[in-house]
Amino acid sequence: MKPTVASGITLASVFALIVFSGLALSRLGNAQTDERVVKITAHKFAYEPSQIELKLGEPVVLELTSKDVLHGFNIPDLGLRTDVEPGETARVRLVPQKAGTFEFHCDNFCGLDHEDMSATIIVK
Ligand SMILES: [Cu+2]
Repeated sequence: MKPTVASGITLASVFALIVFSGLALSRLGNAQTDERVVKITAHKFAYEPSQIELKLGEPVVLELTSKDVLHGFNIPDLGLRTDVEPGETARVRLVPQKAGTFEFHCDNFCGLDHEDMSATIIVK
């Protein structure tokens, strides 16, 4: 009887460990292995790359970093936005649902040519 109980507990612990480490990983918000990651760098007063091509229905994680000051990332057409702070990686997960060209722009004032800071996402 005892060995059975003991191994039952061990299995339960191992199971719990797997479940909780899985939760911890998803909490970090890191890209899953099946998701495409697109890195975008923001700096005064542009994004690199300035044109990003995505596939309709393909899950993607946009990883945004800033080379200088606080910028923003805003795609009004898709209802997505995030701050892009220097020294941090902002992640935006999306699954493109419609084809077309979508402009995104900086929505945190970052200097003289802030108004011109934009780029495009093309969904095919
Ligand atoms: Cu900016």
